Amino acid sequence: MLELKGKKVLVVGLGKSGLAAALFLRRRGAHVTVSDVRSAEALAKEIPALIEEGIMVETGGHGLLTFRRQDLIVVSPGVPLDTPELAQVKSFGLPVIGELELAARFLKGKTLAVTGSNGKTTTTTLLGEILTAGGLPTLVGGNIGVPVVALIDSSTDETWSVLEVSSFQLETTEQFHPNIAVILNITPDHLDRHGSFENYIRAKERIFAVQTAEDCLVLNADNTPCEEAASRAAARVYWFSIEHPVSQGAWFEQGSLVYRSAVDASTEYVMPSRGIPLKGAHNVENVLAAVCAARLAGVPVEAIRRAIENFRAVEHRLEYVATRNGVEYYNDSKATNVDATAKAVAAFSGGVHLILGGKDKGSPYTVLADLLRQRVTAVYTIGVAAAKIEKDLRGVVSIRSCETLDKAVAAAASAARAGEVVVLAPACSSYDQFENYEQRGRVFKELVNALRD
Ligand code: UMA
Repeated sequence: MLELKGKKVLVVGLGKSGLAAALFLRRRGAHVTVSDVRSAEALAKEIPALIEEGIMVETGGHGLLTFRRQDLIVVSPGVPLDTPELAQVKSFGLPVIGELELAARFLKGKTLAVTGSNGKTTTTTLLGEILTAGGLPTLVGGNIGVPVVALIDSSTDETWSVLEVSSFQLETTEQFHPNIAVILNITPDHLDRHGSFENYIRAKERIFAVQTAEDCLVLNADNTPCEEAASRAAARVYWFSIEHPVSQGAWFEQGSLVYRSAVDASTEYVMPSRGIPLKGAHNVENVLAAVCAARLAGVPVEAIRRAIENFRAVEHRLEYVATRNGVEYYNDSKATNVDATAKAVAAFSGGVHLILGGKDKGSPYTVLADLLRQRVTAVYTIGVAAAKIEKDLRGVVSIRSCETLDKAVAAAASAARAGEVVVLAPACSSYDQFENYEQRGRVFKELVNALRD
């Protein structure tokens, strides 16, 4: 276990992860400093609790001297590793780990980790509910919004920690070792941070880097980067597919979800796909991945079925909001990349009024063209990515420049006819106009709920 007592530790970034990590490190006897680029005024809420605990705080930028004076640096997931101060101390050999790696060194019990470009939160939440239904003591955290460090005190040798892990968190892992790892899919995302799709894939694959033949890796048989990852894994590989049977794992066949534990084992019937209370083929994939991981964790089929049937869409993930004048409104604010938007659109047979835009993340929107032609009536653009979206999709579909979400909702509401749908699935992050995707989703819901019927 990592010795922290008396060690000088710097925490970079004072968001949710940094705050939880700093307090944890201090309680374990480390001399802790926190550094954040935000001003002292912007951090006025967080600072007093830290000072009270004897934690030093650097605000308004990162000082190279502060970084050089440490024994260990714990970096928040949102802080890029090529931040000059970090890059420099790393080149001196100073250990730099992320909050996930720090937590992994102390977390007791077993770990089930879920990554993927899309579907992580839904699958992680569902797995938390399935394991609980199966009678396993379960903790849920990670990228889902609860720092993993915050789970340590509740973990015991018997608990299962179900963790949503992002490429940002995986980039700084060394010993993180899930008993069961799941990669739902890998499609281009966060290219602005990782520099290339190749680097992004390498970060995702760190989820199984330390696994051994005692561990399990669940992969999407319908996704090429996942198929390619299998050859690099030491763990036992299980598959899920909505397209065809797999040698071992879960698949969709003639309207049913089925599971097979090993190549020569018989097939178990799990449930009909119409029992899944979520929209879209992508959610059948998420459920299949959860079925497979839960069976591997030892949960009986009956408990899995019950938890799936009782599950409700997670907020901001193709969440039904309301019906106004016969038009249904869906909030998929978490669709922050092009692939997620494609999945949201594909969940509807047609008549979609689609709100797109926000902060661009470096992927082209042209890949949406065919799907938009088939199912989308009009696109309403918002945010700084609008110009690029309009250029990429010119001539494909009718496009209205709306700049802001309120104007987009008003324009879509007046254009949509009964039986059609309005979907916020923006393919971009929210940081140009909102605090985060949650706030964007909440604003959308308020705007929709304020529409007259
Ligand atoms: N900061 C610096 N220096 C920098 C950059 C940022 O000091 O160079 C500071 C910011 O001023 C801010 C802090 O770092 O004060 C923010 O840190 P953070 O971005 O790591 O945010 P947290 O609040 O710690 O939230 C993080 C995850 N955020 C990101 O990965 C961007 C949350 O995932 C996660 O829920 C939380 O830890 C708990 O684990 C959010 C996310 O958007 C939902 N994730 C991405 C995604 O899902 O696509 C990966």
